[in-house]
Amino acid sequence: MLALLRVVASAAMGFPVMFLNGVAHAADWGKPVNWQLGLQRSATPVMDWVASFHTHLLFIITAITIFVLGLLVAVIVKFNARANPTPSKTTHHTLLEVAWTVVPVAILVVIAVPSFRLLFYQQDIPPSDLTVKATGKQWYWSYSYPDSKFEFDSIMLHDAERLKMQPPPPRLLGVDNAMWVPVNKVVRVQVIGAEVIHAFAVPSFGIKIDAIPGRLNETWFKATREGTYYGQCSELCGKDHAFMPIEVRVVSEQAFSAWLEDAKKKYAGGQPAPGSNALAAADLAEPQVDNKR
Ligand SMILES: [Cu+2]
Repeated sequence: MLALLRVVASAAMGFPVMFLNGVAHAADWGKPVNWQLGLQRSATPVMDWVASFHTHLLFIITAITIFVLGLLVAVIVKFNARANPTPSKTTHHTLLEVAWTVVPVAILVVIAVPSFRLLFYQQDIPPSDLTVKATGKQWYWSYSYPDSKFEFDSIMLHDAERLKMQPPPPRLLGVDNAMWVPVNKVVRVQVIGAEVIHAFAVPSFGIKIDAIPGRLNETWFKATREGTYYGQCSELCGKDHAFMPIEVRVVSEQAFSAWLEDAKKKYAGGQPAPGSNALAAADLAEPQVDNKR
């Protein structure tokens, strides 16, 4: 009962935020928040469009649902055995049959046109300023910056490491080495799987693309706001599927150049094979004391 009340209360508070894109705390960006309704806050033009298309569809399905509910109520009230003891035997009302075929088709066209425009916008990669290759592995991501010729592994932080940090990164989302990108630049993301299919997804950027062994997939994003954005592998890829998060730091161009110089030295020659991934999973298998975080 308490849970139900909480859902109702959060819905009452959440709806104005959802529709007005209201003021949210800076910490609410780039990750899920408690009692969240709707999508994560957008940080790219693609996600802006995805969110507005989602709202557009919400209005359409709400109207359809109310209309169908109205028809059902009318049938229940007007045509029950008591109110209407001798039912009409009418069949084949031509106008009605044409209407209930044409109107849904028109609604689908109204949905399809913006849907295809958005799809083309997502798929058509604009000239990029930076390329990052994300390789899905069992069970972590590796990022390579082909223009700068370095590669590194990005492993989820387990609780002992995470709670030492200030502020602690969100549970199951923070990693040791994040992927860094400059703000307001088009980033081409190449995605591939090393051994099984994974999927690279960052909700705030509106990207989700399969990482398939032997096939290089591509997507893009242009983050328009600095901050830390989290995502997760979105393909069931094995026992630690839930423990291979994605962390993207969007920073100013100067901060990115400084990071790039450091990274070239730090990751020169590649990293040793990770050993802490199994540790992270073992850590999670234990009962969690801080799972409210
Ligand atoms: Cu995966």
